[in-house]
Amino acid sequence: MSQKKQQAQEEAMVRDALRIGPQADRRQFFVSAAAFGAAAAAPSLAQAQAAAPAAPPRKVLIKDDSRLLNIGATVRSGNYWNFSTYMTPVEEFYVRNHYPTPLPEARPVLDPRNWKLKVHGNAVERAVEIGYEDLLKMPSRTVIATMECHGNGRSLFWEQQEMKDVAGGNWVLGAIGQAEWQIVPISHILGLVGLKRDAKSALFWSGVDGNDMGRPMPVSELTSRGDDIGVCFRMNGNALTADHGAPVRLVVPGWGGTASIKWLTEIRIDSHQHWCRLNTRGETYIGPAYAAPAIAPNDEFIGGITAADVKGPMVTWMPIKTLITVPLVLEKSPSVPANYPLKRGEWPMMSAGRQLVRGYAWAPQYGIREVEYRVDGGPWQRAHIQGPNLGRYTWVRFDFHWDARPGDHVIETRGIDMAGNTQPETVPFNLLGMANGAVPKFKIRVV
Ligand SMILES: Nc1nc2c(c(=O)[nH]1)N[C@H]1C(S)=C(S)[C@@H](COP(=O)(O)O)O[C@H]1N2
Ligand SMILES: [Mo]
Repeated sequence: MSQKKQQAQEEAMVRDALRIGPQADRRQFFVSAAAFGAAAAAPSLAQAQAAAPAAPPRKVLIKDDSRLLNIGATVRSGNYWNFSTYMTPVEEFYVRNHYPTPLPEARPVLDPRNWKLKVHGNAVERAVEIGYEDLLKMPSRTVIATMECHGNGRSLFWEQQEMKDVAGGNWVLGAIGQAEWQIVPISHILGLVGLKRDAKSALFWSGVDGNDMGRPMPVSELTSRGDDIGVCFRMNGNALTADHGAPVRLVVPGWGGTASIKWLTEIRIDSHQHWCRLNTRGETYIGPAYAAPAIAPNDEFIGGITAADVKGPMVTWMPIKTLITVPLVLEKSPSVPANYPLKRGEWPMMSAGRQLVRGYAWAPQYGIREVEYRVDGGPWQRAHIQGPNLGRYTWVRFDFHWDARPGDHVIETRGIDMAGNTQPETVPFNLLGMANGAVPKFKIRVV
């Protein structure tokens, strides 16, 4: 069978699994929209909406906040030590919001009846405005892709590389999930507006949850991956939930989560470079190993950002990573996430005997070819990769048997991608603790 055909079959299999997936205990996480209405019954909003047709009853997902990390805003790690599925159910999907999750009750622009995407700028032939219903009528496709926060794995800087100066939230390894995203490909939207020849930068903007929430991408990236990057309105077959950007977000498969702007309202395509918070003060590689990007005279600075804020390249592709479903021991991190299953310095326990160790590996840019592991610094051995392996953008599950003998042990895992790159032992320092793809060391006490 050709590789393409096999991949198509595997994708169909995944989709089927999604449709018939267990729905059992979903309901406990849902509250009805009416509960919000009571809290946010601003008369002006009620009046404004009175003229509009009645909305169908709507469900809003509110994440269980018992695993909030201590970095403010709305952040919720996935419990990676419990991951077992190929697709991550929305309820288990990490949330990373720089501000509280905006709801249409307070921000009517997010109501699908009001939502509009404005696509304009000096490098398009014609500006367009796209409503939610318009978007649903456009050609769309689904893309299976992981979404991972740039900060995922930041704890490795503290735990494994003694880099105390790295600053940021205490993500361990759970700021990742994999979903089926339904998108209107950006190629279609670029076709509607018509790119001028000098189009350079596309600024994807929300501005709804916070007035600095948007991030630019090079137009060349949009044209080279025009069918994979897109404006997304469904996640795992359902409408987006509030936490994940309802009604519409961007999805940039393979790049760190920050590129995938939620509550998207505007795309501005210009012939000059845009600089805003999320490609300067935040979400960039700043450190001796990284050079600051060049600035051109007609560059645009947005929201109080100046040339002095341009200190390092923005994070784009996420690196090769692997994990086993064992919580990392936290000894040197400045803080331990709330409700982490281990206390500071505590080791996870495993019983002696033949154990099946399970894990996940991803290499967003090229896809995973092999996964290897070693115990107590011994020789690297090959782990078994469980299908499907849909290649770039997606993760694979892997497993191996381990004869666990009583005592303290360290298991390391590394991925090798389709381009032949191997996950490194260490990564260079960067101030914001972005994209740590170093080989993780899992300490386990066998009893
Ligand atoms: N408007 C807006 N878009 C946003 C964010 C945000 O706070 N506001 N967070 C970004 C970051 S840092 C990440 S990692 C992803 C997280 O997506 P998720 O919460 O759906 O997992 O959304 C990105 N898009
Ligand atoms: Mo993020």
